[in-house]
This record gives sequence, structure tokens and C-alpha cells, in this order.
Amino acid sequence: MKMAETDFKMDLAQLQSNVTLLFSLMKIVETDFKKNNAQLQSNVTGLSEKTNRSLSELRNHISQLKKKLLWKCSEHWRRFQQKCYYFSSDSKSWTEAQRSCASMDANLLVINKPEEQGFVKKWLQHKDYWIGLTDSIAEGDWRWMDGTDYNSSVKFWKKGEPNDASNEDCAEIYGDGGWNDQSCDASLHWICEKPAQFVSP
Ligand code: MAN
Ligand code: CA
Repeated sequence: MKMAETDFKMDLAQLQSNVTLLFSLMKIVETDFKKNNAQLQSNVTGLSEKTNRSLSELRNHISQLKKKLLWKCSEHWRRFQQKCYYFSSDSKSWTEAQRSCASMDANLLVINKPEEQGFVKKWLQHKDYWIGLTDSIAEGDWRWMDGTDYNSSVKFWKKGEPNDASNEDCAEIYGDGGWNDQSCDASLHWICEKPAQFVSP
């Protein structure tokens, strides 16, 4: 009996020292893991910053190269930068006008920047033209044909427009360059736009 009790106590002491050892090993592993994880995290951050930097350099480089190419448009189309524009001589409803652009691999005009508005304005010759802007899905929710965000992009509405005067869900550009919302069924000239073709210099 006495012998067994001694054995038990010895086993218990051994067990306790093993557990203590195990805990200190776990602590070491944990500290090591945390250190590696922090290092890894900072490597990943550094790498993604580098990747973003090279991506933006690459984009810059591509846009510089693009400017060196020679851009061309077909007959009856006018070129501005890397786009071609078609000013119609006949008149159609907005939907028919868009259909006509689509048949020439183009879309109704989307105005993205003041320079583009300026270019277009030069060629209006006092006529009114449809542009690729409509709120026919939901009143007041204007959408550009190509998905360009309306809220964050430039606008050239005439004073007091858009006023939805009589169910007007399509946008026109007046001969003076100002925009107006107009009934989509009205018959107007229209402007199509598509990317220019390049020929190597
Ligand atoms: C006036 C204005 C415009 C409206 C047209 C419709 O010019 O009320 O807002 O779109 O008439 O022809
Ligand atoms: Ca109007």
C-alpha cells in the first residue's frame, strides 16, 4: 500500500512537469507563429503596393503608346482623339436612332468630358441631335448608353432642364450645345460614337 502511494506521487510529479513543459513549448510555438504571421502580412501588403505601382505605370505606358498610333475613322465620320462620331443628316425617334447606330457598330453619343462636349458642339450646325442618355427605366434616373455613371460625370443641361415637360425620357443636345430632355418619340437628328481604328505609324 505504501509502495503504491509513493509510485502514484512520483507519476503525478512527472505528469505535472510534462504538462508544464508542454505549456512552455506551446507558448514558444504561439510566439513564433504570431511573428511569422506579422511578417507575412507585411510582405503581402508590400507586394500588393508594388503590384499596384507597376499596374499604374503600365496603364500610363499604354496610354502614351496609344497617343503615338495613328487613329482613323471611316468616311462620313469625324474623329476626336480615339473615337469616331457620326452626325446624321436625317431624323428618327430615339429608339430608331440608337438602332441605326447599332447597325454601324456604334452607340448613341456618350459625353464623358468637357473636351468631348466642346468637340461635338463645334459640329452641331444649329441642329438638335439625340444623345445616348435616357431615364426611361425610372423617372429621374438618368443612364448613359454605355453604362458610364451619370451622377459622377459632366452634365450640360440647359437651365431648367431636365423638366420632364411632357413625359420626356430621352436627352437631346440643342444646336447651341445645351441638353434638354425630350419625348423619345420626337423625330431628331442623332450622333453615333464608336472607337477609332488604329494604323501603326
Ligand atoms: C420647351 C421646353 C423643354 C421641352 C420642349 C418640348 O422647349 O419646355 O423643356 O422639352 O419644350 O418640345
Ligand atoms: Ca425638357
